[in-house]
Amino acid sequence: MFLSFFLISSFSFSLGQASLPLVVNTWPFKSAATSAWSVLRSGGSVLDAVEKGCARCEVEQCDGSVGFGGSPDESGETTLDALIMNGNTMEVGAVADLRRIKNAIGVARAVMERTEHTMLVGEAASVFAENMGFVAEDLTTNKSLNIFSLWLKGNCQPNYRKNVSPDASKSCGPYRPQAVQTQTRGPRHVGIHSHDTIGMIALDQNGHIAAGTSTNGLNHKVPGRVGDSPIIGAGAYADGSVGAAAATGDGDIMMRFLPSYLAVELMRAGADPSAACKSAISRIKRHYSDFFGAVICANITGHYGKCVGSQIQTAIFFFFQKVMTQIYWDSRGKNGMINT
Ligand code: SD4
Repeated sequence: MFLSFFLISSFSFSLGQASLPLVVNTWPFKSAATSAWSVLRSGGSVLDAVEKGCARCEVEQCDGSVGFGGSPDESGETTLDALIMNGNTMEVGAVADLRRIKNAIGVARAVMERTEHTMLVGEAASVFAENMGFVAEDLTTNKSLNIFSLWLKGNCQPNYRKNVSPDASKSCGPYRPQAVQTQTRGPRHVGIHSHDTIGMIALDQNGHIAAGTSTNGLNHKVPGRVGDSPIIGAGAYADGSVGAAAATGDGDIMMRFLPSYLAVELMRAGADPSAACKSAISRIKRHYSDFFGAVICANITGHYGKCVGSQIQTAIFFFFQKVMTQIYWDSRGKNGMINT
């Protein structure tokens, strides 16, 4: 059975049904989940499932937040972050600020399997990818160019600058440091419509577990910015003796708390997946009550859970029915919708 979660609410849910194999991913990216599921059903590995599932979203540009042509940075470029982790060997490959290569999760896997390193970043990561046979292409599309030019016309609003001159809340850069720092926290611009990273967990019948993420980050990010998604323990984490977790949301805040690692550790200590997800989100909300983000969790017995922290209270009810709905494929291949 696989489950694809709709993650927009500030609720956590009771323990999911146990069933193996299992694929869980953030957001209603059905074809990503289907791709991962087909890998497992045909006897493929959990790593292949996570890679193929996330890669599907990279090709489909899921919600414009995964893959090429989305989230142009301040200079209009799309850059990608991705991570893949084998929970049974504790091997990890990650790539951040990747340029010109569409298949970020594939490059992350190449880092894991073709080097002794764990993470490569920026231009050098792109060169590595090209050397490994990945095709170099422009990640810009008409859509991302349009997002970028509208943003420029709108005086570069919103942006992620603070304590700079000219005043970033009114003007474009170039920015210089302001003599006196007046802003401790700038306004956050991350909400329901500005992020949909895919985070995926795959678990097979033999107790193998893997997790991964792929994203193009945040619209109008400062060039060079890396989010939570490629950071081990933040974007995703897997441990074959416990389970796995993956996150989506305001990565600049979330990565300060390693929510995926925390959730796995809480499951190790006996928490069920829903409770583990909820505690990982609560830890963040204690410091940043208005942050937007979510964590999915699964343990090695096939139980799963999720929790979403949201500042957009009105949206909770608007999306409530969707949140409660899961798409399922049972062992006979029958699919449909169930309400939890
Ligand atoms: C990030 N967590 O880069 C990601 C944002 C996201 O689709 O969810 N993007 O902060």
